[in-house]
Amino acid sequence: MAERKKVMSVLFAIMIAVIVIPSVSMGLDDTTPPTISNVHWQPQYPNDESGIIISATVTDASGVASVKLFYCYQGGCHPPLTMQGSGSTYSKRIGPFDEGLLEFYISATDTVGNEGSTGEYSIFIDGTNPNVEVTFPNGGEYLSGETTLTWYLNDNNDPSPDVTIHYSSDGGTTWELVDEVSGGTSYLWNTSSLEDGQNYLIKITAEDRAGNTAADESNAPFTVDNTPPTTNIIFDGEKNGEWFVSNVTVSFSAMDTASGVNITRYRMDNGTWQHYTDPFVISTDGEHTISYYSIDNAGNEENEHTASLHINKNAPTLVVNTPQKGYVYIAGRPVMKTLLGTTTIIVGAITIEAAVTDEVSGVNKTEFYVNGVLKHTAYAPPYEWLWEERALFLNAIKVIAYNNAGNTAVAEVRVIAFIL
Ligand SMILES: [Ca+2]
Ligand SMILES: [Ca+2]
Ligand SMILES: [Ca+2]
Ligand SMILES: [Ca+2]
Repeated sequence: MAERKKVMSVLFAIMIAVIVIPSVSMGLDDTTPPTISNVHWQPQYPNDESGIIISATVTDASGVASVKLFYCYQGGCHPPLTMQGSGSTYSKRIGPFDEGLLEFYISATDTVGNEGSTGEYSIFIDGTNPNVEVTFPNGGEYLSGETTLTWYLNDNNDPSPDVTIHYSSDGGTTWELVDEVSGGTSYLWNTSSLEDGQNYLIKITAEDRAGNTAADESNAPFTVDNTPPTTNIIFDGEKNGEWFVSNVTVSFSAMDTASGVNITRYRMDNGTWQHYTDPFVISTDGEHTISYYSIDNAGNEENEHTASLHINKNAPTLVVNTPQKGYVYIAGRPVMKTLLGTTTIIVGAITIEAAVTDEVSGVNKTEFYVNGVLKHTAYAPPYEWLWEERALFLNAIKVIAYNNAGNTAVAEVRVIAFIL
């Protein structure tokens, strides 16, 4: 029994050895170097003032013994540095470096002496500011509404630096943000809500991804103008009420506050539009309409205005039909010619009749005089007056017709009268 027990324990020991020993020898067989993953650095795009923290995740089945950083800067290599671990994360801060190329790799050793390393990484350290220059508006321009700002921009390492656009309305004393854009060399800027002014500047600030910045402003102020000009028309001539009774000289006076007047345009009586340069004369009787407007140097166009004027330089047409020269009138009717046909004789009351017309302004009134004394005024046709008051021998009958412009026509008839 004791013998059997001994055999059993030997068998048991062999079983243990068969089961356990291989597993111990497997542990001693770790030939796998540590796994190095998640290699990165901060900042991602360093500049010449940044320290650089390089880090990686390092793991191993039998434990990580050491992690080392190997780097070369501009071809010159540094002795390896030990990276400090925190859990499975190992990191090391290096730099700052001047602009140039930094190359590195990470090597790790496990507790049984397996060593592995990463491939090579390279980082460009950018110590150069972007190159930026405003090209429009760059001084002296007149802007209104929407306008395209342009600038030149490049960088040694960033294909698309960030751009911040500012404007100043006071020559650079204060600045207002327009917008921030990523890259690009133009921007559609709406000036409509800005105050008119002649002291505007644009500033473009560029920042590369390494944080290097540069800025440029318009070289000289430009003008923002969203207000059209104001044009006045001036008629110069002799006037009687609403009517001109002479030639009229027309001129324009246009004002613009910000960019100044570029042109004034006009047309007369719906004719063709003309560019106004010098005063011009209207000499034709009648009503004339003149349309006009101005455009400023920023392209703002004034609404069209229309003015009208009336010219009547001529007297009305006046013909005295009764009495006719050289007739004898009895009770208002012509009965015969006088002997020589020069004298007019009137016996008894007579209606003095005048025909008055005025094509341009119309007839205003007609006055009847005897020997210089006003006897009657007729304001509408027929233009006549019954002369029945006592009169003897030579009398001067005078008719004065007025048109609405105040021009007059005068007719005088000398008669020998016998009105009792
Ligand atoms: Ca290992
Ligand atoms: Ca740069
Ligand atoms: Ca500039
Ligand atoms: Ca203007």
